[in-house]
Amino acid sequence: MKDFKRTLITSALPYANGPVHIGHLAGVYVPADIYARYLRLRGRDVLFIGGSDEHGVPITIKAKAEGVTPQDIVDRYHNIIKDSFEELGISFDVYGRTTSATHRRVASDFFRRLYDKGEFIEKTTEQLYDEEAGQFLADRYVVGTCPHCGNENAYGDQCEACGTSLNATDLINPRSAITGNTPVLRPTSHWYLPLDKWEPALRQWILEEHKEWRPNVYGQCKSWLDLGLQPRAVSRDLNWGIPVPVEGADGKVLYVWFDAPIGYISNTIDCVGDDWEKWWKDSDTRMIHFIGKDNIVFHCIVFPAMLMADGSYNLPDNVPANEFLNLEDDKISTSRNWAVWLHEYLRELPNRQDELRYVLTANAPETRDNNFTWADFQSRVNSELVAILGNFINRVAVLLHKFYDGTVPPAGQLTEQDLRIKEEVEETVAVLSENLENFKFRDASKEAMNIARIGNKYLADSEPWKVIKTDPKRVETIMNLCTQLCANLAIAFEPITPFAAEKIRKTFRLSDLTWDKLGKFDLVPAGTEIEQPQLLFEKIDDSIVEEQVNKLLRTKKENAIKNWQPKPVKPAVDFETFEKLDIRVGKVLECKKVKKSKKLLQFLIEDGMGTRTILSGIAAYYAPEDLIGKEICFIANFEPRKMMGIESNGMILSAVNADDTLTVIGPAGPVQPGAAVG
Ligand code: B3M
Ligand code: ZN
Repeated sequence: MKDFKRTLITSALPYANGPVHIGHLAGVYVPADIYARYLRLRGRDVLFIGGSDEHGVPITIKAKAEGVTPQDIVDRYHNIIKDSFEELGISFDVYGRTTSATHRRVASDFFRRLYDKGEFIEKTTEQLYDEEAGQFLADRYVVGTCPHCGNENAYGDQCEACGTSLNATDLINPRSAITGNTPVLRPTSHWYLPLDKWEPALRQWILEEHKEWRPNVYGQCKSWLDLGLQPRAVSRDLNWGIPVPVEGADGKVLYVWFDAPIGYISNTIDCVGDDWEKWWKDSDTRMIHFIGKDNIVFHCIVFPAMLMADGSYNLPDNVPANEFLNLEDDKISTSRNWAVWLHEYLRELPNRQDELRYVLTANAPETRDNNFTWADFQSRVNSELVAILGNFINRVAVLLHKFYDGTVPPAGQLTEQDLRIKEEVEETVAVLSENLENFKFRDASKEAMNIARIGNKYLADSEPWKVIKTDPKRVETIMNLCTQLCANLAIAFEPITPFAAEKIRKTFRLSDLTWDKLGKFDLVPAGTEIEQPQLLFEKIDDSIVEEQVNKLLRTKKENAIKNWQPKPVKPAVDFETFEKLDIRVGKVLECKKVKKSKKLLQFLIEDGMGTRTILSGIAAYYAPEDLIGKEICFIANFEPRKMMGIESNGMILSAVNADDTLTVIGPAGPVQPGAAVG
């Protein structure tokens, strides 16, 4: 591979229409940050670009729903997102926004340059129009059935189910996301980027020159290229966005997917000023886009075609797109509030940034969709971060204080055992570096943890706490090597768990650790006085997991209530048929659980003629004593049935609620027991 001088790392610009969640983090920001930190430790020249995507229909839809301006929305979420990224330790060199003055100028100039070069086609076509809302429906303003996979909720620019990029007019049965109306067609003119023109160049560049890309990315690109590329509109009839910088283009703005990737350029300019071109145009610079799989087409086809049309820019060297992360076996969804939101996590689990970073990495959706569960979170934190990494560092620091008052002893003659662990660490480090170079962050986290495993095993095998009584010289060597292992862990874990790495550095008074020192055993000089150990990680108690799981269960309930719909009415019956059912009012005299049954309650009902026993499978919903004395409705001529050896004479009427609770049905006013309902 070519040796590049510098690396420009971009991470997808999240829409500022809501906070970010663990799906965004696992897909884009944690891996991008690990890579940036790793390259910095290697002493490479790195620029790590982030920022908010503040245009586009998702923003205007949210503004409309809340009755505020789009600017209010983006101001609010830009700040929430920016602050929460910072608190998680995402080490952007810049976190910009696409409503900045720089971006408006840069995106506008970019369009104008392509326009002046004749790179666009201007076309008048019939587009979807909502007559009631009085506006054209582009992108997410229109929902309909995907012509490729049949998903009934595909958007006007993309189907999220199959990933296909669409034009609004491709949708079957389109409906307006504003009013729900069926749109009409109206002519309007727009500028199109002829992707077909760049198809041969894109084919050559991706399919021939980038066979090393991840199979999911390469495969998606290949299938689009094989389908054949079409010209794509780069302007929209909207009032939120960057105005099209052309005479007579009133009411038209740049398509959000035209301006957003240019945001990477604008944010670079905001970060480094006049020096920006070397990051984008110098052939010694390599660009890496970190994105989720739904953004592949825009970063591998559309944006590169824009860059090719300009002609002076580098193309990305790699696009390590991740698959999706599910939450507790269900697709993460903003509209269903099915997510772990970063800003809430930071508030509810304070000072546990590394724990989230580690778990999302150890379980990263790199090659397939993956699943986040709170149980897995707890077990990875407790049995890996606490029990392996935290435990090793802590034991070494405690023993150094116990044996030597905290002063690192010198290493003497190395035994075969010592040489073996040195070798093992060297091998592990080689695999770790290789994984990081190849964007295999999940495997990298396992290798980093293996260094701590080697350390724990070394301590357990060499037993310094016993040997100290018989061979104190030997213990000096053991403890020196253990100290060097701690220093190695501070380097190896810096990209993944930077807060813990910082604590290790502080405890062992380590300065300027660089990646090339990894695998070395002379990082902490003998005689160094280390600090008192600090706890690196704390166990996650069951109560924390329970609280988070309950929060999700509450969300599930709220969604069930929101989406509840009554069942369709059954076929009509005549009066005689209805009259065959003898529904009566009764009074509950006794109610108790049926022994050995989880489901059944046993009722003694006063029915006007005497009493009767009825069994009902509602034990999960009621405490029996709550029903005693209540008037209820029951079917009096229901055939007797025997359950658990008890005969039931009738059926208690009840209704199931949207949240799956159940209510027994009774009269709305006083009624005599035995009175017929009809
Ligand atoms: N805002 C889409 C998304 O958040 C979009 C990414 C832009 S990257 C230039 O999925
Ligand atoms: Zn589809």
